[in-house]
Amino acid sequence: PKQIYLKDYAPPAFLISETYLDVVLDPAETRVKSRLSVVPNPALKRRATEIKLDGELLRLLRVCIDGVPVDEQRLVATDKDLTIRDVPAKPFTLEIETICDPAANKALSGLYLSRGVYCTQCEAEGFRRITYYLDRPDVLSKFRVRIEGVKPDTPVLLSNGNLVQTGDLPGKRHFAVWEDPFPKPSYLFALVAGKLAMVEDSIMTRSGRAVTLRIYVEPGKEDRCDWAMRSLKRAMRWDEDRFGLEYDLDMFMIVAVSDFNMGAMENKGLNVFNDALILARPDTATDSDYERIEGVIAHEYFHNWTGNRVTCRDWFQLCLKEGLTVFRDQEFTADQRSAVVKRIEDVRWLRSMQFTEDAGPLAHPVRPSSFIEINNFYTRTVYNKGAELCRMLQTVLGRDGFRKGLDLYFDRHDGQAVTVEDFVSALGDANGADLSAYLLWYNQAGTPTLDARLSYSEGAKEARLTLSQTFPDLPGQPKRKAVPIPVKLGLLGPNGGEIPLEVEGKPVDGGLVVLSKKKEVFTFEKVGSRPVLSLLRDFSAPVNLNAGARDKDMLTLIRADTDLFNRWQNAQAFALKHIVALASAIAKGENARVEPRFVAAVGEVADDDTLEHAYRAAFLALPSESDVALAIGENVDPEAIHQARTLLRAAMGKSLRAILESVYERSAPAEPYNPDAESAGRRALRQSALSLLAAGKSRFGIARVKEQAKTATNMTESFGALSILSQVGGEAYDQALQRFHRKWKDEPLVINKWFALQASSPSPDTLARVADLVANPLFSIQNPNRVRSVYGAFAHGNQVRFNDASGAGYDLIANAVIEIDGFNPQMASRLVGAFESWRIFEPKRRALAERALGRILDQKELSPDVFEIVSKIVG
Ligand code: BAL
Ligand code: ZN
Repeated sequence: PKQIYLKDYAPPAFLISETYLDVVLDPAETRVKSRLSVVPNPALKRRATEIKLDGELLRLLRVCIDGVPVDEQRLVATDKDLTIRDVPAKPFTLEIETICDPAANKALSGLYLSRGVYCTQCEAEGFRRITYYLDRPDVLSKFRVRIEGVKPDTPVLLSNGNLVQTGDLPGKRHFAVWEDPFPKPSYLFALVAGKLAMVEDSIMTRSGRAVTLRIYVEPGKEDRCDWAMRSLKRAMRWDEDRFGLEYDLDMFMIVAVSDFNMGAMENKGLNVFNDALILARPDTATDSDYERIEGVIAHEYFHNWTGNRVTCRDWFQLCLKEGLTVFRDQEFTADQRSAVVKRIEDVRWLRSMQFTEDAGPLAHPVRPSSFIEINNFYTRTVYNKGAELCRMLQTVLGRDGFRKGLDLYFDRHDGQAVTVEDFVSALGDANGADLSAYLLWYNQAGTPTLDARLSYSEGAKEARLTLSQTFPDLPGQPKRKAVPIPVKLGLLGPNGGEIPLEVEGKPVDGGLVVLSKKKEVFTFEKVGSRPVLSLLRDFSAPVNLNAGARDKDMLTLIRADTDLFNRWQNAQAFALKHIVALASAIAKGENARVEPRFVAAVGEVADDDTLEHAYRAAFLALPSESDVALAIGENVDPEAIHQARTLLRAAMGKSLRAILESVYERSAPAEPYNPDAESAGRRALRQSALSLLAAGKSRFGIARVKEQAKTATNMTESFGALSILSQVGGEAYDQALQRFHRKWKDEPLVINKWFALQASSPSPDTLARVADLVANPLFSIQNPNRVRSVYGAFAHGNQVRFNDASGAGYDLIANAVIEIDGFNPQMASRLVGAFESWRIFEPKRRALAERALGRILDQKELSPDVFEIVSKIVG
């Protein structure tokens, strides 16, 4: 397969000012007639004499230019494109007629059928599976779309923009015509048709546009759309208030489908969603589901400006829309819920998922410089590190400065396809700042390590902070340059009070210093006594922090930092260091002793009713087993890590028994169930308390869990109890699993949880259980949500069993990857990414993983998607 390079970008030889599509739906033979107004690109001096259109899996029937059929000699079709020779040197009309087969499309890219509903997924390069086209984001066109279908099968016919015409046709057929006034790239095209129920609401934008809001779902699921609709309305209002951005069409539609590779897709005016991210009812969805729905609804809606109105010049610029939009949805959730808890959730995820990617064989810059398959670059780095870079720029410019920068970005670039440089320039120009050094963050892979050393001079009353940065060695990555690192910090006095920061006689604004070289010293004046350093508050830059702090100081920070985020950050750092030490002792057969001061400090936070419940719950969650593995970094023994973490949890459950029981009793949320942040936080804290109590074998805890598993009336508590029982095991667990299955077997989204829980169990029988699960009649390997809930949960969320010493976990996933790659390469390549950390394990496991990966590479018909990932992982 061919590598594509950013440096080879060339503007398109032709533009398409208008696109008319006439789509006649049929399961196996959908006929698409396109009429394209093609214009030679006026920005280019040389006129091209041929046009090359992208197209895959299409049956070509006819091509006409300016109404005249093009004869065969002028056409060259391959399995990837169609070249038409001797095209006019002036604007011309190109008509193409093709056939595609939605029923056979199991890759879920292009036009496909999902449980009888026609739907499309065109990002990144799916449109070329619908018709021949210049399928690239810098070709923006105005679309008019006519859809025709059999009325009883497809009573609902949807596309982007405004509905301009409908009508009945002979033979129980009908049609609809949609027109989108905004020029857009083909990846934002969408078409949906089928038997769908609809829930409608409306909103008035702040300038007075009445917008109809519609959510389309499978009939019978209308009662599960309320939260999604409320979230949408809140997101629309928030974007007006925070960024001054208003919706621009008279209708905004969302469709939920059950077979979808991604979470959702931001097609102009017609978002298509994985139904797991729309449907919610208290008895079927957990608090986390509610929060995710709120966040993803907002994310897709926010794309209307960051992505749709201003789009990417090429796919290397993907972070331009994704990083920025993730940042925007994070800010939205922070405002809707608790800012500090949201920041903790995001940092926890970033450290565990993105840092792992950035430290392994799949590391790439936020803006990659080459790829084989763009679908492989919808990554944690592009999305989440990309979001961190936006956050860092906001930290440097301040909220108002960042807003001014975005205003200028939209003023300059509305309706254009642009680059990361355009974005950074707009932010800088609006603030009279040169931000070009921050481009390094976009262009270099790897997580920098920030080293910090604080020394104190009693005589001079000065605290000297030496900050320096290094990059890890990464195979295939060039030597990296120092990046600007904004560091938010504080100095705490002997009583935990904040010492005002002063450098060279001036106060340090917002406690922010920027390390702009490899090494720098910051001297803080008028510091009365030896301070404790609170560093990288808010996680002001995505770095590995090496502060070399003493245990005593860390415990002080856990108890008394005025910055809540940093109390948590220090508790995590302490826990991580501690579990690493415990695992090392266990591996060597030495005595593993739990640190009582740490347990006591965490207990105090859990018990503190002045703090939010959700915050206390976050505090009780230890770093994951894979976080510990990443911290160890080599010769990892996953069994020892599992035992170490289990040991610490059990000790916490035992020592904190009285506190946890009391916290459980006094944190009950008000009835009836409400998914709001306050009630969800109470449930989360009770869940954490119960889970630790069960780990400590508390009779109180186990009795409550069993009771809750039987009587809970909402999914959060019902599934929460089942999850805790899975740690306890035994008959109570098996019975609860069966009850859960009986009750929910006809609810696919709930049954996904049942699958995922069993696949993520560290119990040694999980390998056998997974084999049973995929043989279960409720399992379908063609449904991405099911694959994620079994194979995904196992490979990505069960470190100890995926890396089982037998190698059976590797074989299981390798076999699944090979099978899935035969029909859905995107899904297969996501799954195989679970092998990314194979080199950090001990030699026997490494050898087994390498063998499994080799077996995948040996397949004759490997997709470019899987080839790219596996060949990088193997190195
Ligand atoms: N653009 C793909 C789905 C998303 O990130 O919104
Ligand atoms: Zn997105």
